[in-house]
Amino acid sequence: MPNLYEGSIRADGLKFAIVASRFNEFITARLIEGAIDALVRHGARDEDIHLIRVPGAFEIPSVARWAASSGKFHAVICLGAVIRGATPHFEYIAAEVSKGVALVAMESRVPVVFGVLTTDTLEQAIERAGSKAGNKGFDAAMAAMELVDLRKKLEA
Ligand code: INI
Repeated sequence: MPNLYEGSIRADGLKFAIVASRFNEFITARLIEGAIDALVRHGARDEDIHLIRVPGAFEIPSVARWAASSGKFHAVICLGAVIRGATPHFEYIAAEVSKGVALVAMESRVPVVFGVLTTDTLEQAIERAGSKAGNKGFDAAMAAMELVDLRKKLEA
């Protein structure tokens, strides 16, 4: 039987930072609700969940980096919504936030997860923010909890 390493999903005693953008607040508010719901359902206490707001998705990576390197949190959950408009602006913001969060995650000792929607339409974003395609904030928080436990097991 091979040795299997897999994280369990639990949050009791853990501290989380949620870095969430205000741009497209209608969507990001739902992603935040989903993430908090996942954490609390798995045992996190309200006072151990720290919500950090930034103006737009472009600002998420740098602030996630501050949070990850602060030593105060077991994981950082990045939430945002980039919705395609009539200009190429979308492409730049979507590319920067995805590349930026990936870079922060690679450099960080604690898990940094990506719950940033990049969609063509507002309807697609709504579908992924608590309606028919689930809630990507909830999913990101689940990934964060799993990775915290996986890291603990790998380092034990
Ligand atoms: N920020 C978003 O979070 N989503 C978007 O869809 C978006 N668009 O399309 O412009 C957006 N722009 C703002 C950007 O993230 C920065 O806050 C701004 O450029 C200041 O640096």
